[in-house]
Amino acid sequence: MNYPANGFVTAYIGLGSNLASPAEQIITACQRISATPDIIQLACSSLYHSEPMGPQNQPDYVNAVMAIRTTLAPLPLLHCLQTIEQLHGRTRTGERWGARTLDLDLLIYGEQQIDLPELTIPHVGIGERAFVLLPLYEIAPNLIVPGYGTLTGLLDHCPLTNIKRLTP
Ligand code: A4P
Ligand code: MG
Repeated sequence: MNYPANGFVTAYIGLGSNLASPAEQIITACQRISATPDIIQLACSSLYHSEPMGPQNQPDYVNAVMAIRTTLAPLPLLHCLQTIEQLHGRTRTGERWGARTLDLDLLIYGEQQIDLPELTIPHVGIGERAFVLLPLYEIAPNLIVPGYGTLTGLLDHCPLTNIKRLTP
């Protein structure tokens, strides 16, 4: 794994929530991420509403994507995001893809591809999730997803039904 020596790396974070006022959870989480030392916010997408992927007996989701510049290495950045999830009362029930107050996924970290037990970059499933690809496209339309190709190419093959942009 390469670490940013002196420079900043551009990374993308996926935010999702379907419990306890999801839109507010996402907005507050964006503010918390931006206020984190060693992180500079570049952009934050609109909020998007979508039906749950996975178990259907849970509320609909609100999602967004943030672009940041950071001097944090990938694992410390993941741990920062997990700390913020805890501040939002995230509890892990053990159910895969179950309801959550806040989920922060590290989607992309520079041009790196990482495969560790604790961290896979780009995030697994990035290519099949409209609730990730559409907000990403809004803030970084020319993005190349390492190992996957162009964002527009991924969007061409992803069903975009059941997702709605909420805010400009
Ligand atoms: N982990 C590995 N790589 C990463 C990464 N790039 N970013 C590990 C973040 N975490 C990563 O995550 C489980 C473990 O993944 C962590 O311990 C971390 O070390 P988790 O947040 O505890 O559990 P999870 O989120 O339930 O699991 P998973 O598989 O990450 O689920 P996803 O992929 O996040 O999907 N439907 C809609 N419409 N919108 C959603 O946002 N989200 C999910 C969860 C399901 N359905 C959804 C949505
Ligand atoms: Mg997750």
